[in-house]
Amino acid sequence: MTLPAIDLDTLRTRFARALSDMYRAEVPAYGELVALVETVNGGVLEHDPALRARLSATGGLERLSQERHGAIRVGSPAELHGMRRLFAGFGMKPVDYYDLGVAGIPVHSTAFRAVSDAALAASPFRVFTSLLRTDAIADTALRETAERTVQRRSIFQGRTLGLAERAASDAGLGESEADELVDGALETFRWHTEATVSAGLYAELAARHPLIADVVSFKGPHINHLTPRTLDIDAVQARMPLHGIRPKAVIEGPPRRACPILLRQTSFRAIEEPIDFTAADGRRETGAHTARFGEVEQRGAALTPKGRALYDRLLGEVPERANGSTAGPGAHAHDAALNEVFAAFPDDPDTLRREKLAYFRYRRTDAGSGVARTATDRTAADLDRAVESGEIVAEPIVYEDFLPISAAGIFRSNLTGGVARAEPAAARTDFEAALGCGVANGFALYERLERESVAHCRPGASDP
Ligand code: OOG
Ligand code: NI
Repeated sequence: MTLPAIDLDTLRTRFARALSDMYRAEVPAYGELVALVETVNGGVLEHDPALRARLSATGGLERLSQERHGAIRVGSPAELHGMRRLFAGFGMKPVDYYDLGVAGIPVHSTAFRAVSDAALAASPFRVFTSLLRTDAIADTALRETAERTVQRRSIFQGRTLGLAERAASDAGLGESEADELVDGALETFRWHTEATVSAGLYAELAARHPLIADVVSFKGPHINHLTPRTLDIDAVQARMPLHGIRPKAVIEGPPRRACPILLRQTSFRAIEEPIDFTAADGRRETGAHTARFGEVEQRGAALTPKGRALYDRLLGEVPERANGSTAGPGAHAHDAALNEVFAAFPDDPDTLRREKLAYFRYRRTDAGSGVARTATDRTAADLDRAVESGEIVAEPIVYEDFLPISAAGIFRSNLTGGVARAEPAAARTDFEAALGCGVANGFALYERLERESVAHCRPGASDP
C-alpha cells in the first residue's frame, strides 16, 4: 500500500494553522496577543543563548512559534463522540478526564492531543474539549428544551467525519481530501452570529448558567480561545495593558520558578459580540453574547504522580495563607502566599529528577565515543552517574496537558455576574461511554516518553 500524501502530523499542523488564521480574523485581539508573545519570546531567547541553543537543537524553536491550544464546548454525548472521530483524523487522542463540577462549572472535559514523541515534536496542537452537564439544569422543562435544541443541530459537515475516519485508518489522506477535511473542521469551529434560539430562551438558559446558554444557543461549538505559548508569562501579563488588553488579576497555576513546572496561564476577558436571535414567530431580535476570550500560557516540566501530589497539596494551602497575608488584598496576597507555600517544592532540575518529582528525557551527548556506553544496564544509579559525568543529559519533559483548578479559574474569569454553582457528581464512566473509548492516562504517556529516551541511550541504539 502506498502511503497517503498528507500524513496525520501534517494534517494536524495544517489544521492548527488554519484555525489560527480563522481566529485571527474573527478576534483581532488574538492577533495582538500573538504578536506580544512573539516579542516577549524573542527577548527571552536573546537573553538566554543556552535556552535558544537547547530549543533549536531539538526543533523546539519551530514548535514554540506554532504552539497553540484551543478550547470548545459541546452539548451532547453524540457531539462528543463526533469530536473523538474528528480529532482522530488529525492524530489527536483524548488524554485525561477533568471534572470541573467540583469547581462549580457544569462541564466535564478531556484534551485531544498527539501522544508520541515524534508527533508532539511535529505539532503539539491540543484542544480542551468540554461536555455540558445538562443534569445541572434542575428545571426539567428547561433541561428538556436545552437537550432538544442541541439534538436538532448537526455540527459536522457532510463528508467531514467520514474523511476523518479514513485519515485515521489510513494514517493520512490525499492532497485534495486533506484540504476538504481541514475546511470541514473549520466550519465546525467557526463563529455563528445567528443563534438557534429566541432571545427569551437564551436569557432563561443564561440565568441558569452562562455556559449553558453558550453551548446550547448556537449552530456549532465555536472555538472560544486559542492560546499561544510564552517563555515568560509574567512579562506578557505585565505588558498586556500597554496593548489595551486587560488580563485577569492572577496567573493560574504554580508560581514563577527557576525550573518551570506544569502550566501557568492567564487570560483576558471575553469580547462582547452582537447576536441575531430568532423568535418563535420568525421575528429577528438582536442581542449580545460574550464567548471568545484570549489566553496565554507558559509550560514547564511534567510532574510524576509524586510531584503532582505535592503540587496539589501546596496549591491547596494557598487560599488560607493568602487570607492571613499582610501583603494587601486580592492578587498580591495570592502571589505572596503562592511563593511562600511553593518554597517547599524543589526548584532545580537535579533534585526534581533525583527525587522523581518530574519526568525527564535522557539524551546521549556523545553517541560515538564509547563513554556514554557505560549506562548499559540503565539502573537509576548508572543513569545518575552518566548524568553527573555529562555523558548523558537529562531535560525535563514538557507538560502537554491541563490543570483542573486552573481551567476552572479560566472558565470563571469569563463569566459575568454572580454565577450559581452547579456541582454535578463526577461521571467519568458516562463521559467515556459518550466518547466511545477510555481517555489515556497522562502520567503513563510521560512515563513512556522517559522510558523510551532511556532505551535510546543504550549502546547500539540508533539516535531517535
Ligand atoms: C476551557 C477553559 C479551560 C485551559 O486552558 O485550562 C482552558 C473553556 O473555557 O472552554 O482552556
Ligand atoms: Ni485554555
